Amino acid sequence: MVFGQVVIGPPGSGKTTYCNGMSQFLNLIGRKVAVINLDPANDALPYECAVNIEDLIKLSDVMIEHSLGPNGGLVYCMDYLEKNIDWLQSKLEPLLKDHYLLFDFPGQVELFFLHANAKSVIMKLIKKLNLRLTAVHLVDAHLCSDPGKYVSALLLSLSTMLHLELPHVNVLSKIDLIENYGNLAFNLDFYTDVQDLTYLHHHLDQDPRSAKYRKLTKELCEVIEDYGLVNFTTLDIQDKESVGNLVKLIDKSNGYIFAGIDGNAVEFSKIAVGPVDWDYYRYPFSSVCFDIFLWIAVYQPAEWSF
Ligand SMILES: Nc1nc2c(ncn2[C@@H]2O[C@H](COP(=O)(O)OP(=O)(O)OP(=O)(O)O)[C@@H](O)[C@H]2O)c(=O)[nH]1
Ligand SMILES: [Mg+2]
Repeated sequence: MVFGQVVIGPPGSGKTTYCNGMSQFLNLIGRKVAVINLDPANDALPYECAVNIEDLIKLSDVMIEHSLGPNGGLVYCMDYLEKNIDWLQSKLEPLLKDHYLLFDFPGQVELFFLHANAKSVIMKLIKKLNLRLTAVHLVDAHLCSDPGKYVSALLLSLSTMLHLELPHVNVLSKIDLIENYGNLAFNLDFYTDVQDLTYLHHHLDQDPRSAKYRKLTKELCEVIEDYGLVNFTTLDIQDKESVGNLVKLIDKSNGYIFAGIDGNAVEFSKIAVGPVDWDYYRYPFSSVCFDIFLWIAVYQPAEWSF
């Protein structure tokens, strides 16, 4: 069985940065990770990718050849990928023996709650390659600072969950920046737990732009509450404890914790709370490895190894 994550979310929500940080964290806890870039608009990749959709199709070529804008071009690229799923399958097959897979997808949200192509790519891979994947849906935490934007983030998360039909974890990304947007109207728990959205109505009424849509917003909030599916976890990709907590959640959702394949790996909670100077941004992977070995050599008992 092969486990992994489908990383999705609106433009700029932090998907590529997440794949970079997450792959380094998973490497540190002993998992062999392959990052698969399926975003043909990703020009400067911060990670070394095992498979790159750009080897199959380039967004810039599609836009010129078919006179499409970036949105239409991305839909075309996903259709093309779906038609050429055998290409992707053949690239993934050599990785299946011992890799954990991270799929970095484009930030065009309608691909994941409306169009069938991206879902079809994922479902075909799951079936053909016997994958166990969790959708990790990143939403920028700054959306909590505006009730109207928060409701749209809830709707987007719900629609994506219902459309993709995968084990799903919603994440408020860049939580380290939340204080920069001023005081939130409620405690952070209100936004992560999605308990009683009637509290939002009062705040929506104060904004003349949203007062106009009061009834619509109320009905939408009721839909979200009736489903009772959406909640969020928070993430600061530079904080190892934050990443570690998310890994635990994802491992439960895709069944990794039940697979019993990680017996010899480093128990990640030790890394998550240990004094490792882990920073995905400053360190290339090799020097992080060196730091870890150094840390193990200095702090860990002799019988503990990975
Ligand atoms: N402070 C902070 N910045 C972050 C975090 N995650 C991502 N960023 C920044 O957010 C910006 C966008 O990140 P990307 O990883 O390119 O976002 P993306 O979702 O891949 O963007 P698209 O592929 O264009 O949809 C970059 O400047 C990142 O450095 C985080 O946890 N904290
Ligand atoms: Mg990206």
